[in-house]
Amino acid sequence: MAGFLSAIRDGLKKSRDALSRELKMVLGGGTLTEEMLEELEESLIRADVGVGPALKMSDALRDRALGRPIDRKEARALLVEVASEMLPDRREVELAKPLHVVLVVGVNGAGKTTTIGKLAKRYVERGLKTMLAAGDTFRAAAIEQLDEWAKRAGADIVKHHLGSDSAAVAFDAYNAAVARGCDVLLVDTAGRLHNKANLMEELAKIARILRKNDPSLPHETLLVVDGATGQNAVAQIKSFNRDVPLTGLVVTKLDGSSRGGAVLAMAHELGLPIQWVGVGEGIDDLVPFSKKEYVEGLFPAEDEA
Ligand SMILES: Nc1nc2c(ncn2[C@@H]2O[C@H](COP(=O)(O)OP(=O)(O)O)[C@@H](O)[C@H]2O)c(=O)[nH]1
Ligand SMILES: [Mg+2]
Repeated sequence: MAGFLSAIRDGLKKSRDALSRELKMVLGGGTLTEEMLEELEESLIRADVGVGPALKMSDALRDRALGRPIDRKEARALLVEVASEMLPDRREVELAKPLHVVLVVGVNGAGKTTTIGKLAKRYVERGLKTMLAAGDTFRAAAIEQLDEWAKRAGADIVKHHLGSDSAAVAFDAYNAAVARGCDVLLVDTAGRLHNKANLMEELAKIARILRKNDPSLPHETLLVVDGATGQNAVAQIKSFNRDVPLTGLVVTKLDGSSRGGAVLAMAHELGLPIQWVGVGEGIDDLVPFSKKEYVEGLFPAEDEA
């Protein structure tokens, strides 16, 4: 797997292209004016970074440079600095002993099951015995799909049949993982039920059942968000976080025609760290988020733009 930046370069392309064009035009090297700042704000918003982050970035430039000449290099450095301050750092998670439990939530199609497969592979490669729980009992294909990933990754799986109680699956998987001496348990969940209230209730119930075993469970609750969702992702994150408190985000599909600039908006809104980024459909296409490389990829240096 190549480096983080080369992996997400395509996913950032749309946002980056929009920005580098505009930065050239707006910050042409002359005296920084209010009009230039307004144009910059608009171009940042068009690049999907979100209104809040866009305003913060233009405010920072205004505070430091309004009324004086600023060259593109200095402006870029300032934007990189402000964007970095807005993005929470990735959290280095120390695995809980004896069993680290991760609950994975998100809307249908976001990439939960795929991400679990990729994570399982990473854990197995580290020599950690890994168990998957087939908690999406709403769709038949979901159980088979997770089963496939378990085989590919070399992980164990606990599954019930279609339509069974997902909290019971999580409960059984937890007990089986403890009994078999597993190090990590990854719990897959449904992304859609009959309605949204049902889904949130089900997810909360899974968390509650796990907590009956051990009040510190789950150790991580990751929300998987499709990187192409753009600004709607922020609403999604807020909505999930209300019912199942999240510890971090996974942004998928940053390999394609995604709106990579939105990553800034997603992380900024609730201060949740982005833990992983999905960059393809293969089992190795998951990389730890790197704030530094992300920000540098979004605001390319002049020679790369
Ligand atoms: N290109 C790309 N496709 C992805 C990525 N992650 C997931 N997918 C695809 O997105 C689709 C939905 O994924 P799935 O894991 O089933 O989503 P779930 O409904 O949240 O479990 C599948 O076709 C995956 O192959 C990614 O990082 N990049
Ligand atoms: Mg799924």
